[in-house]
Amino acid sequence: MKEFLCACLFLIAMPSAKADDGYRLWLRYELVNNSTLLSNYRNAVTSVYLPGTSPSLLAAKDELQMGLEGLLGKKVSFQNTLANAQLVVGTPASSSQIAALPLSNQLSKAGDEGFVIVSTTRSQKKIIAIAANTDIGVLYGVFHFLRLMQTQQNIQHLAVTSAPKTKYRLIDHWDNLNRTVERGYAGFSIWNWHTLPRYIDQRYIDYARANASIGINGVVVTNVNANALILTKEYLEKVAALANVFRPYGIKIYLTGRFSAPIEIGKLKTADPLNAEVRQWWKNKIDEIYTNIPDFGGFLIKANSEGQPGPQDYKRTHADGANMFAEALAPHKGIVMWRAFVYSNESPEDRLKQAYAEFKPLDGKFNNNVAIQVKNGPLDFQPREPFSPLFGAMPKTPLFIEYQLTQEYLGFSTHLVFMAPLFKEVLNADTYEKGKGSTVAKVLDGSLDGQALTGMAGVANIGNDINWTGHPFGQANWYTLGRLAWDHQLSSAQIANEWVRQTFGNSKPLVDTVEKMMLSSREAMVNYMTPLGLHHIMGYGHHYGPAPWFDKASRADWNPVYFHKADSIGIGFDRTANGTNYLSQYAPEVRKQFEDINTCPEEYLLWFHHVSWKHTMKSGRNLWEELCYRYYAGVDSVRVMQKEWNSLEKLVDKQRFNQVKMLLAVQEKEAVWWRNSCLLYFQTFSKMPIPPSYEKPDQTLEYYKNLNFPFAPGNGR
Ligand code: GCW
Repeated sequence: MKEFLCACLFLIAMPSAKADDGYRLWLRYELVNNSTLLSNYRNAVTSVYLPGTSPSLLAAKDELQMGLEGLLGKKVSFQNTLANAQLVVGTPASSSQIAALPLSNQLSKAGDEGFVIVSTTRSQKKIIAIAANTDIGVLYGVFHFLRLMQTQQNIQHLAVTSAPKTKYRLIDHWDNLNRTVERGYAGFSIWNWHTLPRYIDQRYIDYARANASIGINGVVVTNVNANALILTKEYLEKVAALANVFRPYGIKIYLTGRFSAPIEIGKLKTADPLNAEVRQWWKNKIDEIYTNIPDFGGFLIKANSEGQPGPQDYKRTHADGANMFAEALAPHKGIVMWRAFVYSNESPEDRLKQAYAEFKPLDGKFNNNVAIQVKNGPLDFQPREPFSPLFGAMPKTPLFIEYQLTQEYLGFSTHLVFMAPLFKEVLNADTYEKGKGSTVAKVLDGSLDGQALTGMAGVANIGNDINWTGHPFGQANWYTLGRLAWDHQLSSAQIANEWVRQTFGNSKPLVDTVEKMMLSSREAMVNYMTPLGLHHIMGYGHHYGPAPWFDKASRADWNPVYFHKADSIGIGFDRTANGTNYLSQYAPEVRKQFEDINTCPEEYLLWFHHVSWKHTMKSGRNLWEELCYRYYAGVDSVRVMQKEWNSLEKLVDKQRFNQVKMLLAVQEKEAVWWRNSCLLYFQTFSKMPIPPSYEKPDQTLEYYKNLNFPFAPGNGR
């Protein structure tokens, strides 16, 4: 018996020994493994008063029950009255007893979606109250409370008031109706259009829980390279079934609108946005959507970009196109997210200048339920880009930011790269729109220009792989998007810390080490892929691996050689007044800094300048030597991550330990591949040696050029 007990205790003390397939994401609710904390928690929250029967409150109740029972290893009892409860959860409207608590001050700051979590007393008894003005605020509060416990925080003196800083917090799926996912590296689409609407996969519910736990309140379920079929009756029934699953979790459904749908499924002759029949067709279609989905969120639209149809096909503007949708959506309170990712097939103009050139003149011309959705950088989700010059240039128009969680240019789902530092770098960038301190974050949260329509979106990295994101650390990027959309002031370290504790565990060496790995991972990637402002030098089409030599694409600005412009003198793209003058699109203060080769931060050097191989860098090395240094440093950082991860073998469950270990080995191999092939190729221009102290590339440039990847995923449309 004694041995049996010992064995049980051992098992409880060693949760890491259990295999973990990653399906539960950061909502694992493992038994608290610190005995003092465990008993504090047990004393504080085992009896709960959570009145109300709305779907959101029931979801909150289910989550709380599951969460607490997991964390505490003990049943919680739900009480019918506040008198017997230690944990009180709800809205003033859901219970007069909650209304009587002295929370109105805090609640007045919580808004429609926020919450308060406070330690207070009632009839001389200590209680914790999770309260909000709305049921969905309660659900968010419950998730936050569970997060506090999962991350092993002290819950004795709670005084949290939290409200989201952006209103629309979105995940954009690039999921095709045939279940392939454009640029998806985690399996097929989680939407099973065949079995919907009657079969509701548990996965949809878990997906909604995960999103709600980080404050995501909108999901675009289909690819921006859109298929009009999603707007047909058959599909709308299926979409409605998903909307029903998501509704209790505060999540609205959005669709992508194919601009030519009136022709393709409406049998009209045109899709001209100023044509009365076309406008009526969309109005009817949108009304039909709302009869199926009364809280439909609206449309995300990619138009006149990369071959997609749009208003310019009829010599109309983006505003004409967007406003047509906006008008039909407005009576239902829907919105249009119109993407600024446009560049023309015909124009020889620096591709980076085109979005600004098209959209800036339209500032103030969009209806008030239109937001322009702008990618974080001017090009296309590269490992590092300066912020898009549209931020700070359209004060009369709501701008949403679009990040890419799926790692199209960041090593697919085999590289560990934590994106919070990338996201934060853009948020903290100063547009100087209204003088110093006009950060992108302030554009986005509406405070700079008084915008009410505010939002942040991330292109999903989610698929039907058991752990959702392929790489176990891909989950962290999904997590980050939600957390930053809620509060862009959270630091990368804070987000990493929270995520690790919930996803892997709370032991100090584990948390410290993984946090360190995560925080260094993005810079490591920039170094081994595109250091010093290099960009767009990846493989053609599939975008897998390096191909700086590639020059066979049908259009110039799909070729890596167009972007790095290496020659015998130097390397880099001159976007100053001597070059394409892209820099003129920024505020004078920003332009000035980037324009001068001496003040341009080195991480953006080759983005803005064509620089001599012999140019002396801040380190004292010349440009070629610095390039070598960075590429080698990138690979070294991956090797450091490998060592750090290996030190955690006893602290991480076997399954995920091995997964990450194998993936880091792939990453190391691919980092070497990037380093060697880029340096060997650029060396054909610099004609300078790779310093002899570095390990020699073990393959020739020819070898790298001849590699083929018929199996590279994510490219199918
Ligand atoms: O980066 C490019 C991708 C395309 C994508 C496009 C976009 C959905 O390679 O696959 O299409 O961006 O953002 O529209």
